[in-house]
Amino acid sequence: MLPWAFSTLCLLLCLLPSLATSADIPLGSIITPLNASSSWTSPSEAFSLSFVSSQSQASPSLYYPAISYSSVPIWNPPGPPLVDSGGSLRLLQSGNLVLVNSSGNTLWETTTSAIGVTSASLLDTGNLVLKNSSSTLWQSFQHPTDTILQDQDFTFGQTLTSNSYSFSLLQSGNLTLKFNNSIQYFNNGYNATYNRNITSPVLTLKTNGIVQIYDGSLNSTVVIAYSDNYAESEDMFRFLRLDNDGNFRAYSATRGSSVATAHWSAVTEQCDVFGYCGNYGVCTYNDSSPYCICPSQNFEFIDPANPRNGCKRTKDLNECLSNSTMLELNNTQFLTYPPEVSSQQYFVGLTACRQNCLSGGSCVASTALGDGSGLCYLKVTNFVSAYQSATLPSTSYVKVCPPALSNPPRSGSGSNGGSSKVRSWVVVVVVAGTIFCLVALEWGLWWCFCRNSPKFGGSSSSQYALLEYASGAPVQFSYKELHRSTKGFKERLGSGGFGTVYRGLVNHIPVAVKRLEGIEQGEKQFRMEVATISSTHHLNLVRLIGFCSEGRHRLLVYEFMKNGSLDAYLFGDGKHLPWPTRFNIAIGTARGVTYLHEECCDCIVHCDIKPENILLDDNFNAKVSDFGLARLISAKDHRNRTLTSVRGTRGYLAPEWLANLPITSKSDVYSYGMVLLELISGRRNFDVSEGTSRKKFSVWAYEEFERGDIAKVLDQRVVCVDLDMEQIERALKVCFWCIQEQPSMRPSMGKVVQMLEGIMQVERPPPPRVPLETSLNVTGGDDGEVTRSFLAFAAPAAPADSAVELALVKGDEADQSS
Ligand SMILES: *[C@@H]1O[C@H](CO)[C@@H](O)[C@H](O)[C@H]1NC(C)=O
Ligand SMILES: *[C@@H]1O[C@H](CO)[C@@H](O)[C@H](O)[C@H]1NC(C)=O
Ligand SMILES: *[C@@H]1O[C@H](CO)[C@@H](O)[C@H](O)[C@H]1NC(C)=O
Ligand SMILES: *[C@@H]1O[C@H](CO)[C@@H](O)[C@H](O)[C@H]1NC(C)=O
Ligand SMILES: *[C@@H]1O[C@H](CO)[C@@H](O)[C@H](O)[C@H]1NC(C)=O
Ligand SMILES: *[C@@H]1O[C@H](CO)[C@@H](O)[C@H](O)[C@H]1NC(C)=O
Ligand SMILES: *[C@@H]1O[C@H](CO)[C@@H](O)[C@H](O)[C@H]1NC(C)=O
Ligand SMILES: *[C@@H]1O[C@H](CO)[C@@H](O)[C@H](O)[C@H]1NC(C)=O
Ligand SMILES: *[C@@H]1O[C@H](CO)[C@@H](O)[C@H](O)[C@H]1NC(C)=O
Ligand SMILES: *[C@@H]1O[C@H](CO)[C@@H](O)[C@H](O)[C@H]1NC(C)=O
Ligand SMILES: *[C@@H]1O[C@H](CO)[C@@H](O)[C@H](O)[C@H]1NC(C)=O
Ligand SMILES: CC(=O)N[C@H]1CO[C@H](CO)[C@@H](O)[C@@H]1O
Repeated sequence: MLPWAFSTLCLLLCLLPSLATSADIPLGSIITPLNASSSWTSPSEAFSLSFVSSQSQASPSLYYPAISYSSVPIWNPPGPPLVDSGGSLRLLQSGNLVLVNSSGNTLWETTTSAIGVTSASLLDTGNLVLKNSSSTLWQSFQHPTDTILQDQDFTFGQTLTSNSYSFSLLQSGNLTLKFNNSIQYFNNGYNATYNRNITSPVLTLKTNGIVQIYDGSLNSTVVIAYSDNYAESEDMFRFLRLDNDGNFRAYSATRGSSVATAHWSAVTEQCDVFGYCGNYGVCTYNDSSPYCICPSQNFEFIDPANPRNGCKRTKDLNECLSNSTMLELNNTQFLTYPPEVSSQQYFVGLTACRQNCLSGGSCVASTALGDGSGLCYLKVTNFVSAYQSATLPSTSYVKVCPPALSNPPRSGSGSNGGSSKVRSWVVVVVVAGTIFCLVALEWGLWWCFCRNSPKFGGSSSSQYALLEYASGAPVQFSYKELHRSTKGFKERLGSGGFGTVYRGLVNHIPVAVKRLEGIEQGEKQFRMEVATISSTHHLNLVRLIGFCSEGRHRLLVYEFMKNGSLDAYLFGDGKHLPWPTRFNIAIGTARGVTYLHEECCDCIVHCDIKPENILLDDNFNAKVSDFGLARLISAKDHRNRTLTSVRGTRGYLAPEWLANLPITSKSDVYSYGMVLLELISGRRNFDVSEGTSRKKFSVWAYEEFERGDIAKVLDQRVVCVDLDMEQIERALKVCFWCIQEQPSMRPSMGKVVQMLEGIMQVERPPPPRVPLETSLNVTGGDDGEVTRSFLAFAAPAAPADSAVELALVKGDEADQSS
């Protein structure tokens, strides 16, 4: 008896400290930087408050107190105030929570003495509260730093800060971002909010990843953004953060993981963030990651180790030996945001824009927009921030001491200007020489052999179109011909990720002419891709008839499909398809993709399988279109990475896109699986509704399938008496195999065909989703064919979401595309 009681007592005593840390924090508690055992944790131990080391190199042994979610800091006192190892955070007997440094000075306090605080507590939501026995008297959620946690209310009047940036809500419900508390580089109202007067909007990130605004005067919440992985898994921790690069993003981390990835950013163009590259810094893109340069060699980095700190003139303006001059910067814009806009804006042309700044004593730089507005901005502030991109029409000028030097070489911020200049001259000469030789040679050959052959007579090619079409080789059309055959691109059939499609008539045969957009490739590579595409002949692939490559124009001419694309039948109000037709389309699509992956000479990964890209011929046979195009689009087309294009393909992208892993043919299998699910259900796989318990349709469908409730997943419109339920179940199983998160778990396209046909047994599929960390350890490409560099090519075809962008930023090696 006694030993038993003794051991129980001992056990209790041992447990006591841990009980003490996870329950209320009593008055008098102290935590210090170097005492590893002193931290305050939430009951589930997900959150803890302790000292963390400041990351600055200048002062490595300084600390500040912070609340962290498995080592991701989510809150700290504003500043944060730094203390050395002698500092401490104390919950005083008075109820005040104070941070004192080693000389006993108070650096920060909650000012809660004498209001009756009896204890503190770190809750499982991540909120630190000071309370009396009945109510909360102070909470960290009301004093946010740079982070808003899931389900935390961020109200009108609160502010997030990070570096020189701040984020707040306007009373109208607009989200705003400011630099130095003054320059407002982002101000966006979301749908129903900004044209209404609302009283006190509240911004919240729901646990399902949807960012929304609520206000008492609104009847319902207003959705601001969907994280691209919204409604995917319950087991995720999400937060919004104002990052130190001035962007506001939604993050998620798998529970227990210390890695958070961004799934939405407010500012789609990082270079639009004012001051991202510091004073006089120029923000530009290297494939898809933003980086900072100086305007020219008249400038140098303030801190070469950190280009984001900005640039300074190598020679100060008032030390110029002669009068200063204006350095010209093509395709460059000095960012101009409110409140700066109104005061220094003029309607003048280029020359006057330059001259006015040169003669204006206080003007340091000017920008002529060149977008047709005729506007010129003069910069009289002491801080200017620039954005440079080949697609910007603006020309800018900045005042420097003469002589105005040229831009530094793009590749290096280094100083070996002379030798690299020589090198680039050599390259130019060699390239020009080679091109000249090739042109001469080609011309010579043409002169010798083809001069008399009608096949090459430029203007009459359409006469031969059908001849060549029959022989299988793609026909080259002139732009003029296609312009004429489409009646000036009048009748639009649709538009996709790669361009707009028009109806045309070549020799009385209807064709679909696709005008490609965002192609930055050379003629030669384009022709090579066209040759690859046209070498694929399959009943279930749309046939390429010809192409046009003239100057900037790149067009593809396809056979015309009378019945349009699949999406109209699945999600539109029009005619719906009976089950046997749908099954036929599923098999046809699978066969077409199998051919791309396995049977034609070059393995082609489609990268954009979705109902919009599955066309239907007169007999409702599936014809896959848009294959082989992903590689044509260069990653440089940033401006078009908008949220709307996220909506376009969201849902069909395999998880490895977002995780910076190799894109293989298995990524197509994933997209195919989603299309198959939509064929069965007639619903978009990413729909969220009350009917699906606010889960993504694909997630919900698996749960119903597991419960044996297949009829619930099935499109109600196809229900009829002699429905082949066995076939439907088989198709559904195949679909869940295809959308497995781990690429190696997905079957190959060839197997998919066999399973659908019933030649191969289909096992019961496991849940498609497994926790990310364990699931995404892919080693190299399953199929070896396609490597990371492919991602760089294909990225713009993917949604313009931040996760892809982030992935590209991480993979520096991913830029061999050019
Ligand atoms: C470290 O913290 C624990 C718990 O707060 C406390 O019991 C202990 O005395 C501290 N040790 C030192 C050296 O301050
Ligand atoms: C403590 O803070 C005070 C006031 O900010 C400051 O003057 C003092 O130098 C600090 N002491 C140490 C050791 O940092
Ligand atoms: C706790 O604080 C609230 C607000 O100050 C006060 O109304 C309430 O009476 C306090 N409760 C106790 C038990 O002191
Ligand atoms: C920030 O604003 C203050 C005044 O509001 C101004 O004095 C300071 O120069 C500004 N700093 C920058 C970098 O613009
Ligand atoms: C809110 O944002 C919209 C653009 O989305 C803008 O037109 C409107 O002026 C903004 N409202 C305020 C009060 O700034
Ligand atoms: C925006 O508002 C319009 C009409 O008010 C509505 O039809 C549309 O669905 C809304 N869009 C979003 C994304 O909420
Ligand atoms: C919002 O309120 C202001 C003043 O309170 C008023 O002038 C304005 O017309 C209101 N706007 C709307 C859309 O109701
Ligand atoms: C809210 O709903 C009521 C009644 O349904 C309607 O009269 C009112 O206009 C709605 N308010 C807004 C802001 O939509
Ligand atoms: C410098 O500017 C002044 C006045 O703007 C002008 O009188 C003078 O000739 C200029 N000097 C040179 C060397 O251009
Ligand atoms: C800017 O473009 C113009 C016209 O294309 C050209 O003449 C000029 O040399 C360019 N300037 C620089 C600095 O590249
Ligand atoms: C995945 O990779 C991480 C780190 O690279 C490793 O710690 C983990 O054990 C791996 N998981 C599996 C299932 O291989
Ligand atoms: C900068 C840029 O390339 N913008 C293009 C984005 O896409 C639209 C059409 O989809 C074009 O009209 C823009 O020129």
